[in-house]
Amino acid sequence: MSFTLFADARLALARDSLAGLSVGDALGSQYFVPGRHPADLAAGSLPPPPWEWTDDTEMACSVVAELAESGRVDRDRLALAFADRAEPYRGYGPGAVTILRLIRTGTPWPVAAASAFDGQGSCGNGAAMRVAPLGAYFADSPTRAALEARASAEVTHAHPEGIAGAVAVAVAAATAARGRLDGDRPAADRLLAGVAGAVDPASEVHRRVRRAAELLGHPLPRVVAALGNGSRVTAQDTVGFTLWVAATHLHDYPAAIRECVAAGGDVDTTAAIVGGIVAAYTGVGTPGGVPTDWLTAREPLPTWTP
Ligand code: AR6
Ligand code: MG
Repeated sequence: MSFTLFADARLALARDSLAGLSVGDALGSQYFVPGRHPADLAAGSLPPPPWEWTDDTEMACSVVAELAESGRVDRDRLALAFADRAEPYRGYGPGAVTILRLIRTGTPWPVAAASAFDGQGSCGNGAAMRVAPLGAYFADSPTRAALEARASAEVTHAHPEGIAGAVAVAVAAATAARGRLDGDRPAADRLLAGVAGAVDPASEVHRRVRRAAELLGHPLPRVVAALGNGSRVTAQDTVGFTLWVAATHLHDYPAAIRECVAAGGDVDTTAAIVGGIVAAYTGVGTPGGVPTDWLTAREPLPTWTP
């Protein structure tokens, strides 16, 4: 069934996803602080606030600001927004630091992005980590979500795997938000099949999304061994795993985040991706949604966030 989504309804979906993304990022990054143990979270104990967010959230806020402003991704404007707003101490990847510095000092984004990693372009997980709210914004069209996700990725990630990772996460978030609007939770296998159908079939990201579907119902260590946990910081090593977690725990935000923390690896980014997708389905302060005390513990978002 086709339907019309008004701009403020789109933005509300994107903002709920951003809440889930930023809380996942901020809580996940707590487990890189010495003395914090994943087992504490599993036992129900939260780290003391404030939980500071990282580059994942800063860039996601720019994506949402761009959508609020124009309802689509203008690559030139998004590239400048990423570059101008980047606070250096937020934990940006080394490739991103260089690309954003080039853009800030006048290099056109296509040149800056293409020059990364000896001309291969970045296949880091950075395009995937910031894109879930964009998917939620396009809850009415996974095709449009995929298109705009590609545009949002290209300004920093010229490598096909980096782009495929962003497309996969955006389509998952669009499907999750659509399920929320329909009042009908998408089944895990259907969700993953829809994502696989939208992603470049030649990519490793595609292969791992397919593998994630085969691993539904399997224990976490087995899943991490097959799909990764982001420890390589690439899209290939991150996205299939995060989609397995999100598809498995789509109705239960805290359980989804606990799973990311238990898996180890690039925890702020896996929890940001998973949190952004799951919150697009659950919302905030709802049963199974982003807990309000977790939201309060997170450092406030930048003042310019819509
Ligand atoms: N070949 C080999 N390794 C690569 C390549 C490549 N072509 N491209 C990326 N990598 P980067 P991001 C690896 O730096 O994607 C923050 O901590 C390489 O190890 O372009 O924005 C966030 O929280 C590189 O350092 O930045 C996320 O965890 C890494 O991928 C993450 O960084 C990241 O790529 C986001 O990173
Ligand atoms: Mg980060």
